[in-house]
Amino acid sequence: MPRPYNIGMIGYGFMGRAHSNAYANVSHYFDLEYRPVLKAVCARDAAKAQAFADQWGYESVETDWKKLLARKDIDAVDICTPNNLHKEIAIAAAQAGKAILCEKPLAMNAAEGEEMCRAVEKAGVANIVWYNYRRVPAVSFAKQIIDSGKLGKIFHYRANFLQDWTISADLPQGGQGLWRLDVAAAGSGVTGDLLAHCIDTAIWLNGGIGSVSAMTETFIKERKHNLTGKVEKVGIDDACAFLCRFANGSLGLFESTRYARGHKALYTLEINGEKASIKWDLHDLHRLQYFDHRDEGPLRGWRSIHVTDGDHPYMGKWWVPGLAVGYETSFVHQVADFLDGLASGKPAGPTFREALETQKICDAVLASAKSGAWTSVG
Ligand code: SOE
Repeated sequence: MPRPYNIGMIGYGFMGRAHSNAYANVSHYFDLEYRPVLKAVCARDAAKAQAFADQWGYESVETDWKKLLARKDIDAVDICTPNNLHKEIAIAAAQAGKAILCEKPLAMNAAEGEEMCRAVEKAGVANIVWYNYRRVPAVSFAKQIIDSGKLGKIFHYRANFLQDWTISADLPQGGQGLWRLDVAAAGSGVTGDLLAHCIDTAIWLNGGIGSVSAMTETFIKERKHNLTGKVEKVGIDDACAFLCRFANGSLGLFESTRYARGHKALYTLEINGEKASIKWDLHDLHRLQYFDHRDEGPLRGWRSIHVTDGDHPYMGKWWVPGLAVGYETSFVHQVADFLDGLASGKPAGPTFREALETQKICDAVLASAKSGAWTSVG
């Protein structure tokens, strides 16, 4: 019988739902030594927290995260709050001996992230950051292909994350649902929110990044702030593009914006190697495009692989070949791997320490955009 593993989640926004869905469903599909139990959800507004608890099946509600951390019946804390609260909660959770699953990005900046790493390492508690796109089956399959050497030497890595939801100048900043526009809560704009995903996948697939050259823009300079009611300066980057050099000698090109009219969550990546190339697109997430130069000449071309067979990553746990799974399953896979890591003693990534690398790259990107100079990842 799997052992119960009690989750206390702090925050209940969009990500709270994605994570709760993963905890609620993982044991139906994966055979694990631990079974997550939705023990408590914590948020300041008691009525909203209770409504969330009722909808998702949490057993109890807290309105003060410190009380949640003090509870003996909580094994792991899931931090789903705005970014400016990650550090304080994570350090306190580590000191309370709780395992931590922290929403991305790890922190507001690398200095904060370093403190969080030290806290979890000192306490010896399990930790992971929710960079979920690694665990979309087609992306995990790309990793297997790259690691097998099929691409040969890698020349180029290209990634985009394009959205269009902040184009209206009437959209306020700050508060529930819109804290991503408020630099005091988010730390940065698309760099920490979207490029961080692209960077995490990139360094997982293609190794470390040594230096970057970036530009950012804030198209709407002032917005009404929901917390103060006043029109205030916008401090986040609305768009960011950067070039980089990977340690393996390949060149990287990354772009993210919330001003690409028509694109809702278009995360794409492409890797060009000496022998083969790979392309992936979040809007068609169960497909992986693969081109192999070694194919017979006249038949050579891009293959569109439907990543739904039982021998594709994670897919043996779902339906039958040919039937696709969606965005939400990347979170289910992350919980499965995290719990497996607890049982085996081989922690699933990205751990806080691994996610700190992404944070350092984001810091270098923002520093380069400010100075206009190529910047080493520190
Ligand atoms: C922003 O709109 C957002 O929800 C990010 O915060 C998520 O991390 C990303 O996966 C989808 O877009």
